[in-house]
Amino acid sequence: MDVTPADTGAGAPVGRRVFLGLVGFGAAAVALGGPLSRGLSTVQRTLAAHDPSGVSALIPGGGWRYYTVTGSFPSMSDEAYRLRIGGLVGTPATLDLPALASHPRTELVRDFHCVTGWSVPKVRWSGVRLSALLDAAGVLPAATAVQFRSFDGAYTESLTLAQARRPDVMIVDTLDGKPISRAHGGPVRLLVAPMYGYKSCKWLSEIRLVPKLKQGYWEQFGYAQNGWIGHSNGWVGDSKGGWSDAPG
Ligand SMILES: Nc1nc2c(c(=O)[nH]1)N[C@H]1C(S)=C(S)[C@@H](COP(=O)(O)O)O[C@H]1N2
Ligand SMILES: [Mo]
Repeated sequence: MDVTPADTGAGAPVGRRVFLGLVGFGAAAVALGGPLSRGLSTVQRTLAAHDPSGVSALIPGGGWRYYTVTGSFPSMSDEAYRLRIGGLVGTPATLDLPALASHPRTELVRDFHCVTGWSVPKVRWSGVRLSALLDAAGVLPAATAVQFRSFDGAYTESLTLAQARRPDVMIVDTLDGKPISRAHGGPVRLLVAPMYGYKSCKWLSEIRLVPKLKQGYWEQFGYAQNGWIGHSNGWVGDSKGGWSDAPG
């Protein structure tokens, strides 16, 4: 994309070229998946983060980008869906959707932020608190962290046990009053509401209690283990030198 710095000046008109570029940015992000933005110029990231044109509202999906790191969106019927809880627990379990729904339900409304700069305001999620599932499984004393696995076969995430027990960390099956769509990681995904979107593993298939924290998918490429929104730019950096703009 060819965008000059002048295009980003405060109050500068945003031309058609920039509009098309932004739409292109969204498409590229979907194709690449994840919080990748190292290939983008600072100007592109600034545009995406501050959206001076308001065009993100015009991108289909109400501001959402649909991400996958595998090149395709996996599919699983509600009937076939299972969530395993294992590793260092007293009572390993395999939950189908009705078993999951039998836990006390809770709702949470939060802005969703991807570390690349796009956000979706006031997303309404519902599901069960991860802490409720951990209590039911009986976490053994040797566990210090939780690993999450996706049935896409590639994505993983992790949290410390203390992070995992927060009330704003949930296993969700409902988004804005509807079952979570396939593109959004349905039937069930993780929601780590206080952290950037990459922590919220889509197509969740397994919760494993582990003795030691394991890096998740994007963490292997330099993203922060602690992706707190507003306190971290989500980027730890690597030897090649990553970006350090704070998008939020
Ligand atoms: N399995 C899986 N989970 C994932 C991702 C992914 O590519 N695969 N992308 C992450 C990133 S970077 C973000 S911002 C959110 C995006 O959620 P959405 O695709 O529902 O918009 O999902 C996160 N969870
Ligand atoms: Mo992201």
